[in-house]
Amino acid sequence: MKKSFLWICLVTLFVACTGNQIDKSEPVNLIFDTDLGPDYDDVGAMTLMHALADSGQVNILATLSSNKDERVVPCIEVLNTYFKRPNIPVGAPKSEGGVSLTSWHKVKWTEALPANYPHKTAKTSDAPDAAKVYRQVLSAQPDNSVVICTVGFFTNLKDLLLTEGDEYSPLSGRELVAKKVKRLVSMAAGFPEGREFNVYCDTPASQVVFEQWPTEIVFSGFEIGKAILTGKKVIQMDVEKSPVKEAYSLCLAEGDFEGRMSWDQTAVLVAIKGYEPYYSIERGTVRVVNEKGANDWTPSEQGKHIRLIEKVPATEMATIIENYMLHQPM
Ligand SMILES: [Ca+2]
Repeated sequence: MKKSFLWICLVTLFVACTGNQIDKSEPVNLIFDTDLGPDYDDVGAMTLMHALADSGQVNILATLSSNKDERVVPCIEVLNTYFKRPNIPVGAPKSEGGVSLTSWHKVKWTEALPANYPHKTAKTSDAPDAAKVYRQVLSAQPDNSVVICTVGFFTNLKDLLLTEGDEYSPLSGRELVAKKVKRLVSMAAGFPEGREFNVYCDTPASQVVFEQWPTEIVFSGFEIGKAILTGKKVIQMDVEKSPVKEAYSLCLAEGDFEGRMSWDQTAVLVAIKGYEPYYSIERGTVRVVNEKGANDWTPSEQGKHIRLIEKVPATEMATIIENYMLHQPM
């Protein structure tokens, strides 16, 4: 009798522990914000995100463009549709300023993808205002539950912060973010100092977000993704028709023979799985120091910003990331 009581206690304890584990592995509610086009690591980042969605680790709430180039939203939809999620909300910037930047590759892969794969929106400017999409999506989510991952410019996040109450929420943008967002994870800036593309393409927006964003921001700096080369296995995948393989094949052939740097994938990985398995961190404050978008870094225990520091060697990170990039639609 005593033995069976002990057994029941052990089983109860096991179920309780398992229950906790299930709670811990609840999917992350994610909004993804990208400049997809000037570079193609965004394609790898979106593939990684969909792979983790297929294994139940992330719930993709919206995929937004921070870039006004007309091909970006069609390309985002090509990837969402390819991975069987054609109805994820999209949006693009409508404010003054911001930038429109297309691929710097000779082969215009951002034209090839919409030409060859299904999508709904013909051009980026047809998509709704990203700041409005943020407000609609955020207001419908539980408090302190949303992770935002940005791998492009800070245009939309600046626009969101500056919004006022509307049909979705009486709160200002800043108040809405403070209430609903758990953290922002961003591929941006250089550490301990730098002048990085995602910051300087819209310097005024970066400045507003770095100074006014009310939650923690985790930065995957330029130096983190620079050392991680991926894509060689992607172009060898034995698949008939894949926009991921097509983008990487077109671009790697132009000179990235050892693979492409994987800046954006690191931010998505950390946004969904946390930094602990992969990176050490340092707390502090990132500051835009001039109008050309240079940044510095001041370490401090009280800082709202966190920077990633390499822990797992870059070659191992490349293997981890590229395995996700080989994921096929389910
Ligand atoms: Ca990017």
